[in-house]
Amino acid sequence: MLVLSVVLVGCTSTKTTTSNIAESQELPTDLGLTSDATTSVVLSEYSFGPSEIVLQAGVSNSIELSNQGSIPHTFVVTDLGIDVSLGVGESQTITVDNPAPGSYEVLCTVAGHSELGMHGQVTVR
Ligand SMILES: [Cu+2]
Repeated sequence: MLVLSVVLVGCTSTKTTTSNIAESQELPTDLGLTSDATTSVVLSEYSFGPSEIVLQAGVSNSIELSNQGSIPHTFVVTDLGIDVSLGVGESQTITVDNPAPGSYEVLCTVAGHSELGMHGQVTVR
């Protein structure tokens, strides 16, 4: 007669997995914010369209950036912590949550572009 013995090994593994939460910059879009605003900005040689961008204070603002030029450009608003680089034909939507009211300078940081006119103003009101 065969005796089958089944050995149950207690599951004592307490290995924990750590997820990469250190540099997560993507916020859930469904936070139940009461309202938001979307603005589209086109990058080209050598301007932003529009060059005067208006955002709303106290809400989540989405900015749809699209590089429709024939060379790479950037969309940089230092005081709002925005620094986006776009290759030719690329587009990206960024979110600006609850910006403080005021005027901010936006510019393309590719050498020479700002001097050629690729700058503008972000107004938060
Ligand atoms: Cu540029």
